[in-house]
Amino acid sequence: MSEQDNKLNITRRGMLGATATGAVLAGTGLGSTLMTAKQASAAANANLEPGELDEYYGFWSSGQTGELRILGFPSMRELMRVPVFNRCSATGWGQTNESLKIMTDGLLPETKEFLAKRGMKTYDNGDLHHPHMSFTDGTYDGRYLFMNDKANTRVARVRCDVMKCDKITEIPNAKAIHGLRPQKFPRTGYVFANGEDETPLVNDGSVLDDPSQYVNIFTALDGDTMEVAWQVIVSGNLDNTDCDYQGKYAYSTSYNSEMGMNLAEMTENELDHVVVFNLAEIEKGIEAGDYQELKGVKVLDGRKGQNKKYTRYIPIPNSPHGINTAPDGKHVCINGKLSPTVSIMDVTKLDALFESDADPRSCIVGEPQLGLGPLHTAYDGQGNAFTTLFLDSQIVKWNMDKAIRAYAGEDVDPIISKVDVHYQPGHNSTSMGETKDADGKWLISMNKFSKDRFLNVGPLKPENEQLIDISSDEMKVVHDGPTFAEPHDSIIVRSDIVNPVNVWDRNDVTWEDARKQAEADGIDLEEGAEEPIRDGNKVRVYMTSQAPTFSLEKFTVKQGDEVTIYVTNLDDVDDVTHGFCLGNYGIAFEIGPMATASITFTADRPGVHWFYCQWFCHALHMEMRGRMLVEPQGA
Ligand code: K7E
Ligand code: CUA
Repeated sequence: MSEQDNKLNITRRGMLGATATGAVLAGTGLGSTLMTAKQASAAANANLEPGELDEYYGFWSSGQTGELRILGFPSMRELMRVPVFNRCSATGWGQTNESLKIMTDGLLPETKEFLAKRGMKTYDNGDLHHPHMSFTDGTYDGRYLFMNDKANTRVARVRCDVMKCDKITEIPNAKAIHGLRPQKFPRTGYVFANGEDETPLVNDGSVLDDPSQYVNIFTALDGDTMEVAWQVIVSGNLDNTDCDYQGKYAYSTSYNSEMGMNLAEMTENELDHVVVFNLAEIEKGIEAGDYQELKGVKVLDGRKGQNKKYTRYIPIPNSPHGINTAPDGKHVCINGKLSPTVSIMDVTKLDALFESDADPRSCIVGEPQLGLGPLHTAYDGQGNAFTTLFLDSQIVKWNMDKAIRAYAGEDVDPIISKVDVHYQPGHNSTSMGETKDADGKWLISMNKFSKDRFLNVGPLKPENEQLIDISSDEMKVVHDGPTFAEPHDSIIVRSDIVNPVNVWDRNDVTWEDARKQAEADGIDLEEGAEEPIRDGNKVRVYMTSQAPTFSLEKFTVKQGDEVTIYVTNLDDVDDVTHGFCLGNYGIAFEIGPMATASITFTADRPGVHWFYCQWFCHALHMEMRGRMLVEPQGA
């Protein structure tokens, strides 16, 4: 669609939508008092006509479900689920050789050993809070999405060209990766990841119940290789993290500066802190050899009181949680959680902290009282900020410049308006809001509780994600979106930035191992083989799929054989995905157009076993099946 078509389309949609909404509201006699015309047209745009495409992609985490979700935004239609730390019955994620390689390659040797004893190859669960896209020059570049696993201390990457996870790295030395952000400038670059839980640095049992010897770890990964670049030991539990638009600093909120082990101890202090990481000094420290090597990673000491140039600790009230850099490239909001305040940090004042040992609080230029339980802040790119108030169940819109002037003594109220949300918001996100291209159109409030907002589905309720029109000072909730457990965070990305392919490239690295094995066997993956290749008790079956048939209608193996089945989908056609499901063997996976996927298992059940295509692909999809004949042992 050309830009002009796009504009025409939006205008037409807006006008039609506004008329329709107006008509409905006119019937209630409330039309003019409930909505301004502008709001009505924005609301109408959120409800797309059938076949219309969204203006934005939404990338959603899923908390303890462990997957990434893709939404169309602002329609809030769920478009796709991308398995990452979880298992997936539909795609075979966690089952295919290709996905298992991604899920296991980046595990620490000790973890592989620990899991093997439990008969596992990788963890079954994850807790994915924070999905963020790679940046170039301060804005999204459409290359990758990065995300954390708090449950099992991992960081994963999803390729935006195919929307599949391609790397998972377990972070050594740290525990419970929570806050995560990619470097904004000049590019990603680093991916910063917070270790939330404190443990002994060498956690081998030699130190147990002696919290004075526990530490926390901040990690920088290389976003291109997904290898750990360096780590810094810090004081206090790291919560969320962000970085500047200059490429000089990263910073993390830290609660529990007390290093307490229970709730009373953890919340004793009125002030906790933000830890600022000086990237250039850390790189210099590594060059100078000022580190210890632990589990193959260079670990620097940035603890409080070390007086080194790597870190500075800025006192912040009280157990701060979210930390968000504003699109102005200068200000950073630190959300007080237990304090009703948000602290505004000026990144241009950070140099002085490191150069002249200035008072750490000298970089705080505003601290407005906004309401109870501020957790996260988003931006409209016009100098305004939107903060979730967990305890008040509200979003507050406020002006940063006014807050800074009030802090300097001027009599101005920074609060512009508040809107009730339902209920208890955690994160919020604005369209393009964590980039320098924040556009101020939409805000999503990600509410932890839905209570009475939807039909009752039993004691476990969905969450409620509310779409809010922020195009005027008065915020307007225009849509309720129920979601399953438990998205924390989301990003909203202009659709022109994201350009996935429709069909896989046959040279994709994903099935490199399959390609090598086929070559060794003298087989073309794109041709398949008429008979299984036998190599002792290892049997390799090569087949292709083309709607509505597999190239093999049957193959024979022996009971006890280790069988690998390779399926290459030759349908070079948009949206023709096949599946391979082997009945009563617990085997099923997806093969996208022009992709290869494979699985290895022991054929320990003799007899006739049907396999079938499990993705509806053709009028004769039901007929797309075949038999695996397993000769009994000794036959
Ligand atoms: Cu506030 Cu894990 Cu981002 Cu949840 S964190 S809300
Ligand atoms: Cu192939 Cu259904």
